[in-house]
Amino acid sequence: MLVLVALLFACASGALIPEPEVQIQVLEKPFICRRKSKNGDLLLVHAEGFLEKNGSRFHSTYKDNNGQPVWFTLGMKEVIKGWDKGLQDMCVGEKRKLIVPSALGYGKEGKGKIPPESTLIFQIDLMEIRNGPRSHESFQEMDLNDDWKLSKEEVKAYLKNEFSKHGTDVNETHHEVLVESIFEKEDEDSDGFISAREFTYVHDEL
Ligand SMILES: *[C@@H]1O[C@H](CO)[C@@H](O)[C@H](O)[C@H]1NC(C)=O
Ligand SMILES: *[C@@H]1O[C@H](CO)[C@@H](O)[C@H](O)[C@H]1NC(C)=O
Ligand SMILES: [Ca+2]
Ligand SMILES: [Ca+2]
Repeated sequence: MLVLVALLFACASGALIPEPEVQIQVLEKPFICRRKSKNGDLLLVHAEGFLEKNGSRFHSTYKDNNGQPVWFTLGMKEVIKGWDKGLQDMCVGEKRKLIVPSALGYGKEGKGKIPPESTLIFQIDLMEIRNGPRSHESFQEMDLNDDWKLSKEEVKAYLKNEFSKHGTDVNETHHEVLVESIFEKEDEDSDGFISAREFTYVHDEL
């Protein structure tokens, strides 16, 4: 009975907010898949984008980006929603075709070569997956005293380490500013710590 009620409720709320969907076609899947993409992972992809209406290509990492694939963090709104939704549970070496409705693409505005209200077609080739800054693994790495929350000192130590790894000079003032702005955004209950939940929770605006 409870299940039924929950189901009805889900249907009712679903009916109120018709959510546009990405159509996913798996074109190629590797035989061995050690890890599947999830929110917070860093993905390296080659991508080509086409307008559905006339098939013209508006973007290609094979051509536009000196032939280099691009990195982005999955599920963090660094890319269009169509990618955040359409590139989940994907293996390295997998190729997908995504059909992205305009609402999950560039919407009413369009962008550059993309006219308003365009349905987009992408062909995506996943080259590599790495732990993103938001993964469970990186939380544990940052949480030096294992109390399941991140203090400002812990976040600062992490940033320092990351910056020096990339060969950037460590600037104390800059780090203070950075840490404050991170806590302003992430420490939702303002207790001075970023909890595991605050860290990994993905805000999903409707
Ligand atoms: C396809 O449509 C776009 C946008 O309207 C336009 O810029 C482009 O020239 C068209 N390409 C072809 C091959 O018709
Ligand atoms: C350090 O960072 C602060 C804040 O971002 C900046 O105003 C300052 O110029 C930086 N100092 C150096 C030596 O780069
Ligand atoms: Ca801690
Ligand atoms: Ca908090």
